[in-house]
Amino acid sequence: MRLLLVLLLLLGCRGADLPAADLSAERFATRGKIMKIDGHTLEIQHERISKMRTVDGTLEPMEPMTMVFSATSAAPIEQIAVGDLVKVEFTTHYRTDAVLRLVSIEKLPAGTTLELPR
Ligand SMILES: [Cu+2]
Repeated sequence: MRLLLVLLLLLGCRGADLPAADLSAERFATRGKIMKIDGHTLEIQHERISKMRTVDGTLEPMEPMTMVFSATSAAPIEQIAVGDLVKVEFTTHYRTDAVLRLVSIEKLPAGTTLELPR
């Protein structure tokens, strides 16, 4: 019984449990490098994003930086490791605990050159 509880807790922390219902929502794309993985959240150093919806509702570019993204069932991260180069699509959910939700994540070949600040 206790083992089952522990298993459930572990599964809960794996976090591909955010709804993927946002698949029809406005999505944005970037590429970047995985800097840190903590449960279902990832820190990704991302390239410039040409246009992204801001908290004010406007569309604006975003310069390269490191941001926190949340995995969802649409973009599981079991195969993703720190140091991987990835191409991602995400949706924005301001005023929630998971503002930037991945709707796709795809590994790029190891030698891919990204436009990131040194
Ligand atoms: Cu950013």
